[in-house]
Amino acid sequence: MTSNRDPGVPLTANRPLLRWIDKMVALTQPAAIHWVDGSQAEYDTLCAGLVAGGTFVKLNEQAWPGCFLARSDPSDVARVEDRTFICSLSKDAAGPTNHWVEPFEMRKKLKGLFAGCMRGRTMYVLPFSMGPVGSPLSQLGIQLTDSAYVVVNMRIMARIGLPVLAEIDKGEKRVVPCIHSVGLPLPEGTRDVPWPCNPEKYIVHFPETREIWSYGSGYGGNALLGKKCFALRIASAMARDEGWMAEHMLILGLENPEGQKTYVAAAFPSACGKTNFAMLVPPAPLAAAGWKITTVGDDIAWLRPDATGHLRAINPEAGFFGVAPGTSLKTNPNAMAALAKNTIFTNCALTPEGGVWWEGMTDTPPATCTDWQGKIWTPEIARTTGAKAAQPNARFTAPASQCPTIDPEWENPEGVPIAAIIFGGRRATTTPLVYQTFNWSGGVYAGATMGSETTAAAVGATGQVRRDPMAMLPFCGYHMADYFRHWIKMQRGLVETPRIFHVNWFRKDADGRFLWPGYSENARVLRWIVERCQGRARAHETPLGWMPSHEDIDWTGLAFPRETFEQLIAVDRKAWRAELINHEELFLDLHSHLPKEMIFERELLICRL
Ligand code: TSX
Ligand code: MN
Repeated sequence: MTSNRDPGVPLTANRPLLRWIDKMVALTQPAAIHWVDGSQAEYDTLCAGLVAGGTFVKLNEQAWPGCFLARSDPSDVARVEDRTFICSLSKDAAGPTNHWVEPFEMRKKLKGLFAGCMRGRTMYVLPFSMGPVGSPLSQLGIQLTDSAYVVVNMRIMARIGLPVLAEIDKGEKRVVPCIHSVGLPLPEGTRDVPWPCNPEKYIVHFPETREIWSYGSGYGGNALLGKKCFALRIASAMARDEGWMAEHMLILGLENPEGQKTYVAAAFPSACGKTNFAMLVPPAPLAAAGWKITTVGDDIAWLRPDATGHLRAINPEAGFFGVAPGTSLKTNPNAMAALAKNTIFTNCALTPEGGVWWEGMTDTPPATCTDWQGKIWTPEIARTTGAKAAQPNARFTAPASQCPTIDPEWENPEGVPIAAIIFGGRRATTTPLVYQTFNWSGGVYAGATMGSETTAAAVGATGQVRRDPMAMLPFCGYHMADYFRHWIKMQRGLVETPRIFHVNWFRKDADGRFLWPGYSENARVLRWIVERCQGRARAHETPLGWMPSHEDIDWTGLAFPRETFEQLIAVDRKAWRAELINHEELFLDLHSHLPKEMIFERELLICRL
């Protein structure tokens, strides 16, 4: 692991692996090959190179130790869902919610795009493990990439380098080949740009052969292939075949004053504060009584039944790739601590002191800063033009180990036991603060039909409900209805299923004011959820499921009016009739593969209403 090794010398003698790399080198024609060992020295050298090339700005070492800022090309700032493809053999296997291209045709297209695409660049050979190295729940991949930015981000987000190669060389697990190029070759004599990319983008998955091909983007989920492409899209197909689950879920632990810890997994659509919930700080009166919350993961959970028939979960990631705007000491002090050092910022604003800033980080903005496009920004300019200092999808890439509430078991190779699964949405009306579904299939129905109202931040009309089943709509590697079927099927292998809940922190009164304070106070709802699983908390039956009454919630230190709570948990039968029509709309699109349990659950709900 010395810094003066020749990075071009292969770090393995693994024949099939070397053959695949040879093939990809012949196709993409890089000027050099760099085998990534994953060492700190290598990371430091790569970061220094990114600074020299203008991709990175080193932040003030006193204020932001070990931190860098990258500014992307303005055209490459988010995942590109309309350029994301699931290339299964049949279109029907991908389902109506995925973009599909016939695999042979797509391979032809990709071969053309990748031919010579790495000319003048270095190809990094990046072995990675999603999940702790050697865990029975982990999976292995190799990403070939021509982006050093991707390599250093992947070092934070996944386990990479020599220990992973050793694991690969054991030959016990299939390795997912991932090839990535920014799609901008560097002919001799041309100078590189700080953020190379290509306007033509392809994020392609072959679920049957378990391959990922990504072209044209250097950003986030398009380029850090271990995350959405592998840990969700490819893994969801592996999980279906092998009897486990790859889910877009956070994992947290709630410890009671007696020291008993209970873990839950939760799925929310975007803009619901998933990372905030994963790192929740209990309100002072509950903390004083001995309640603690710990973080296992904020984005992805892999769940599998153990030998005793209980569901256990790992977080396959090693870092947080979080949205920066809105993150502050008030909304998420644990995230702020996690990103205080050794963090890579992308598309945040740069302050004159060499720090980063974004909208919502502080109440008072800096007097001046450099915005995410390198232009001067002041609060005055923002007032007159509406210009944002940070791009709304600006990110931090921070090591999970730096989160003050990181759970002691977060790297347990056996995972943590999951007692409850929570689904959520952002709904101003109709959906109550919390309910427990009657059983597993009722829970699958609640997850399948969950959705969020569009906010001004997203495209399309504000206030429309957009269905996002299990928050997996952009991330399921096969037919969404087959995915529901797999969920239903999972019950059979379990001696005890996790209890399934639905929450909504965003219900409003007739005047448009939030009825629930949210944030820390959500810990009171979480306590009720966990104590329901333990058979300790009371509930009453409603058409939707089991719900708490005012006296069933711990209100220590919070005078929360009974009438407001009743508004929060009210089931408006008229609104639910409209809701059910909307569920039917979703099911019509999926009907040819829909498991009958979904139809029956809807019928039962209609009867109860
Ligand atoms: O993250 C949020 N959570 C989960 C926290 C653990 N947000 C931010 C959402 C955008 C990412 C919330 N916003 C939450 C919430 O629970 N609730 C709300 C809505 C809300 C906003 C402001 C107030 C109350 C509720 N302000 C006052 O009550 C003063
Ligand atoms: Mn996510």
